[in-house]
Amino acid sequence: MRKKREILVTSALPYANGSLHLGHMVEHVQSDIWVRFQRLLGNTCYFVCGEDAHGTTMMLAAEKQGIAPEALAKHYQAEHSQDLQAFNINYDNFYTTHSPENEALATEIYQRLLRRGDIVTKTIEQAYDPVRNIFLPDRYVVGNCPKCDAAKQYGDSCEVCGAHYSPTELKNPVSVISGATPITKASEHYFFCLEKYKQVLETWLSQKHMQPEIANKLQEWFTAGLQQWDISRDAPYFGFKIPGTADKYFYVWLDAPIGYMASFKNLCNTIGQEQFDRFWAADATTELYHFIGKDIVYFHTLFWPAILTGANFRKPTQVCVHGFLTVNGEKMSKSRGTFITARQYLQCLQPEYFRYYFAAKFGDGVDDLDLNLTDFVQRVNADLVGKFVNIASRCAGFIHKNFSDKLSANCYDTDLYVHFISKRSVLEQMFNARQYSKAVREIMALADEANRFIDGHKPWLLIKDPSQQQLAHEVCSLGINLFRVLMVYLQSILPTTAVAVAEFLNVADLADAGLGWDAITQPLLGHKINEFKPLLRRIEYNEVQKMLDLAAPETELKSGAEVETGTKIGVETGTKIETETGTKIGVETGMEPIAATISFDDFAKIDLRVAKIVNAESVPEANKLIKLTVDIGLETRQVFAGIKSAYEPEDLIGKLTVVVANLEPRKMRFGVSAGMVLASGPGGADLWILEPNVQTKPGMRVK
Ligand code: 2FM
Ligand code: ZN
Repeated sequence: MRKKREILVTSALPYANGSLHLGHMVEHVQSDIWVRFQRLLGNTCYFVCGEDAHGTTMMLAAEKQGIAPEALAKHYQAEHSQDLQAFNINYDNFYTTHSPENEALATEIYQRLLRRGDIVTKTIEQAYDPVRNIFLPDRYVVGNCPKCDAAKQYGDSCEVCGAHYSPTELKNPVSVISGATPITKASEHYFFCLEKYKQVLETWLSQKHMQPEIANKLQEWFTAGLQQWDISRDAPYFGFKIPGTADKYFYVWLDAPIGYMASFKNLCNTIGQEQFDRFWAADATTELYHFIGKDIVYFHTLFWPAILTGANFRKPTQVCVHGFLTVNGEKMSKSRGTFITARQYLQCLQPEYFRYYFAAKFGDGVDDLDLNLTDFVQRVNADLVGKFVNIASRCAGFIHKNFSDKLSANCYDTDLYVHFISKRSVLEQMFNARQYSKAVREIMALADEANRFIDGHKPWLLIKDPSQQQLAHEVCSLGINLFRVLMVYLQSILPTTAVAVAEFLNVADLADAGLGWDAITQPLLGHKINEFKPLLRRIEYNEVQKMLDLAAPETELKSGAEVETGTKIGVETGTKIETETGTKIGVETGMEPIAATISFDDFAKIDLRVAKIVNAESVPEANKLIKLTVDIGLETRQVFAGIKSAYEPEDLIGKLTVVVANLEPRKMRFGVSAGMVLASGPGGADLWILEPNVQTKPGMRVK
């Protein structure tokens, strides 16, 4: 028997001033899969989150909308909660930092620190907006960099030369709020003496409570020296007043992680208040896991454990850090139309796809995670529909039509079944260690084996031969049983599918023996199942395109006559070419008479491939030619293109384009050209290479 664990899991509390986007969902999905897996193993696992409601940004955002910050926080608590539920993120409580529990806990923690002598006050000078009468956080002052003079730089660092400085050093500073020139004003601030916890933190650091790369980063911070941490902000501020002061508030980052405790405390109204100490007392034997992004490591691995220690609470068991989400290899960006909200996704696509795609990518490291939209469609369709669901759909029909929905009474190939269930322990290790991508690879390899087993026995032929009916029954029944094992393995990733499969397999619910981690050691024999209904359908490219259209910036949508969703067309007659991903690109045909027709077969011989220009050099001896090195997925080639009049070679590097990949190589004066780049236009500067949508990737066939 496995020892039962008791674990409290949290995800970072989203700010209550904006909608959740796919970057948030990556984290919630990662933690949700882990939690569901723990529950599947029979462990007790509580899962809490909530709104991060306080701070200057919150206050100003509310003001801009003409509502109270409390109302803004409530609005987003409701919206976020709905979105998370829609993605099947199974929080036991989604609470808020603006709650009585959080105020009581923050106050208590502060007083305990104060009693230990861990709080000191200092007078500091800060930028102040004399029009709005408010101290300005670093990001609310812009001006010229004191080092390199670059304009429009924030008050903390320069994006051009990388210099770090204080807002008072900026040249020509302006308040982002009012446009006024900030003045410098002194006020008293409260500081937490982090440096007193150096020893505690160093010991904690050595105990592997985080990934090694994060521990290394922490080591650097230790070496640089721990600084006292400013935990107060002056009024006006949206937050909790510091006890014993008239106009000082806790800095949002002080009470934010305390929000984890508050959310759990609130949950204890349901699960019993005695649970609070079991999970938070200094000597708690339960486990505490925080899932966070790499940008907030500092808060969770230095301040947070130090404060917990000072206030006599337990420290985290594990801080699980993940990287950022990129879309098609780049940072999500509003102007590029890749800043996709959870709602925009939900309007177009099922959450199961997203959950699977990222499960197939998640490792235990902190590398960024890319949502490559072409890969997304292909991967989900190939794995989930083509491999996994396919096993059930190709067996279920026979069981229904020929065997009254009843599985055979014996297992046709026990070795194969045992081989499938023997993977439980390795998968358990992988899921526990958050190596979901490894787990998914194992599971998909098994799906391949199941499909090969079915292919090898060809039940569709057996069924036609009366003497082989029994064999057909056993083969299909084993197929269904293998599918059941795979569903259990994928259950924490695909919870909605698991519910539908429980119905199909006629097993009462997920908690019952039918789809349990240990229950699968026994196949379902002589068991009546229900009629199979399609579980997951293929993603169409136009659904992804629809999502991108929703995410596209307003202005682009308005002027976006060339961007049309929906249809998947090869080459339209007239003036437009559409790539497989649905982006129309205008092609001026010019006024020359149309050439003699070619047959469709001739046209179909043209192999058009998306290509990435990895290098471009002008050919000095030629008037028109640029020498391109293009990556077409399987190989890299040299192609000469007559586009010098319209492009600077360096502007081409990194662009995606389309090449005729099966054009006979031609020896030119300057070298061999192996392909042709598609471009059009009247000529001169008005010449454009075909640039497919960024969601394509090198090597993709353009039809
Ligand atoms: O970075 C953020 O989005 C913060 N709102 C995360 C807070 S996590 C916790 F400490 F509350
Ligand atoms: Zn600079």
